[in-house]
Parts: sequence; structure tokens; C-alpha cells
Amino acid sequence: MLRFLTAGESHGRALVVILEGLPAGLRVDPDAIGRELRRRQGGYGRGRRMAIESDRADILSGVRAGETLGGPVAMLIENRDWPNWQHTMRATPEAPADAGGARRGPVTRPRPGHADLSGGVKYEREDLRDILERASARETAARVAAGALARQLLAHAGIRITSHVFTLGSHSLADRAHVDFARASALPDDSPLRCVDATLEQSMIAEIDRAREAGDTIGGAFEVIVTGVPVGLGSYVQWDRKLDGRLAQALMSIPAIKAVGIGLGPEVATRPGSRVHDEIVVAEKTADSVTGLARPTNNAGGLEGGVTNGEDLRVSAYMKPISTLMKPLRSVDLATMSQSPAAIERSDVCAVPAASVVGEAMVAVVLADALLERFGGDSIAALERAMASTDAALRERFGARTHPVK
Ligand code: EPS
Repeated sequence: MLRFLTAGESHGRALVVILEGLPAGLRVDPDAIGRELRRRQGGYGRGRRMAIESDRADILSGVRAGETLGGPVAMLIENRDWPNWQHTMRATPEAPADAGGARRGPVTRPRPGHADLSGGVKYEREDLRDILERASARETAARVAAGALARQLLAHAGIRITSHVFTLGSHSLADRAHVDFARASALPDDSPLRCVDATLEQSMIAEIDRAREAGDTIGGAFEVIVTGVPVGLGSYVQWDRKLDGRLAQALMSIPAIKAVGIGLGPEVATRPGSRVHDEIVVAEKTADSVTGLARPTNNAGGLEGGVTNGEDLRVSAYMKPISTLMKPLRSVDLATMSQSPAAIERSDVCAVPAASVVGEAMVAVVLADALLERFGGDSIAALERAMASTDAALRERFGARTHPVK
């Protein structure tokens, strides 16, 4: 239904994204795309590259006079660093006479943890730059641009997305279940680490500083929270239609994400069923609930059987430390097959807050896809009609039962 493809290298001319499947008639706010791109660039622990870039998405197609047409939306994000890389990253066999930037030698010492080695073997490239340029997390800027449009569609359906960082290195929030949508979404865009606990955040910052001094890097974990999710997105009837599986795939595809959790996540393995499953009660204020039912807890993270149950969606993702270490690990120079420290590329010490913004974008695309799957709609008007009639049918069905069976 809704899908996107990206193109571009980290130090090439630009990133490109094509998003297909948006209904016609969606009002597009270019400033909101810019805001998401800026959020992705932020966070304490980023490297010098983010000071060079000031990401902006140019809409090339699929939008006319501020509204989508139903066709693919193509966007271009220029790399401002490009003039410094023209010689190294040129598309032509020979460098143009005026190509800017240093004359860089080949990268031959793969970084443990990066795609350098496996990619170099797989694609039979001698210069590992041919691998790292595309494997770089720079590509996630294009995902955020696509996600920003998906968010604008979701906003039409009353669905809003935020995120917060709950673990950074050895520091973790004591109970992330207490962080609700309102608290996470109150974090300012320029929050240093997107952590809701300011004291804990200071300790996290100090840990990043220590890692930087030691030439090391730090990972962490974030949670994406979505509110206003209608009941019934996704399905249990086939493995590839389960929404939890689709969200996990989307989040795991973000560079450096090594685990994904839904609701309680890995903690479900250690608790008895009575402390995992969310009881079902009659809602006090039926107007807030289309089914007239409520859940006192949300350990399931809004998903049961791979289908949304109307509670807030809560999905967490765990990021490994970035694989470029300024104090490099042991590696082998593939040109000479001699033991040698891994290559050093300019990089970040910590990019967990940026990853959480990318996580929001990936969740937005998956949810927008699932929304269109359930309600259809070649146009925004058709989508709104389908949603309104489903909502009315549910309220009629459950609202009629004023005397619940005891
Ligand atoms: C990134 C751009 C990259 C890195 C980082 C993410 O820019 P550069 O390589 O020029 O410093 O800062 O990429 C990685 C950590 C990686 O391993 O590739 C970005 O735009 O987010």
C-alpha cells in the first residue's frame, strides 16, 4: 500500500526518497518535514558532520499546490558536505578538472561491527568506501522525510507519534511504563538526549563525555509511543500481516538496532501471566472508547495477536554503540593481510536520540500502511468516510449494550 525506496551515499551529491501510496488530497506541510529532519540531526554526542549539514527536503513530484496527487512523491535532500567529496565520490570515471575535496586513498581496514568487511566480500570491492558510503546511517535522513509525510497522513486519522530515550549505556529509567504519550511528547525538539528525567540525563551526558575521552562509543534504547491508534490495524490471519512483526522489521532495519520489544518487551519472559496480560474492564467514560471497554494496564503495548487494540502503541528498540571507534579495535589491512587497527572515519560517539527520531519515522510508515490497508482510500475524503463509518458501527454495536453481562 505505502512503500518507499531511498538512494544516495553519505558523501554523494544527495539523498533521494520515493514514497508511493499516499492518498490524493493530503495537505502537505513542508515545514513539518524540515522539523523532523532537524530533530534527527540533534542530540548530544553527534559528530562534526551534523554541524555541516542543515537537512532540507525538496519535493520533486507527487504534490501540486500543496496537496498530494496520489502518485509517487519524490524528495531530494542535498548533502552540504558534497563539495568536500566531489573528487572522491564523483560518478564519472575521471575526475572533472574542478572537482573539489581531498584526494582520499582507499579504505582497506574494516571496522568491526560495520558493514565494511561483509559488504566488501559480498560486492567484491577493494575500496571499502564503496560499502560504507551506502551502509552509513546518513541514509536515515531520507527515511525521516518519508516518515514525515506518513505522519501527516496519520494526523488526519488523529494518530500522533513521539519517542523517548530510556537507556543510554549503563543508565536506565527505573520504569519506562510510567512515561506516557503526554510526557514524552513534551520533550523539546532540542532536548539533549530525549530523556524525560533531567537528572538521569546529566549522568547519561557524563557517560557520553567519558566515552568520547576514551575514544569509545555508547549505545542505548528508545521507545516510540503512538496515541489515537484505531482498533484493528494489522491482522493475526497470516504471518506477514501481523503488525508487531511488521514494526519489528521496520525498526530492526535502522542501522545499529539489535533488538525490538513490544510493550513490556523482553520482560514478558520473566513475569507470570497474571502480571503480563492487561485485564478488560468496562470504561468509565464511554465517549473515550469506541468499544466502551478499557484496559487498566498496557503491558501489551497496544498490540494483541498482531492487531492494534486501541491502547497506545509502545515499541522499543535497542541500539548497539556506533562501530567507528577513535581508539580503533584490531582489524586486518585487506591490502596486505597484516594485523592493523580498524580505519577511523569521522563519526558520532552516540546517536541514540537521532535513532529514536528515525524510529518514529519507521513506525509512522508502517502504521500509515496498516491504516490504508484497513480503511482503504485513494483519496483523503474516501479514507475519512471509511474511518467514520467504522467508528459509528463500533459505537452502535457496543454502545447498545448499556447493561454489560456480569
Ligand atoms: C550520519 C552521517 C555520517 C555519520 C553518521 C551518521 O556522516 P560522516 O560519516 O560524514 O561523519 O555522522 O554515520 C555513522 C555513524 C555510520 O556509521 O555510518 C547522519 O547523517 O546521521
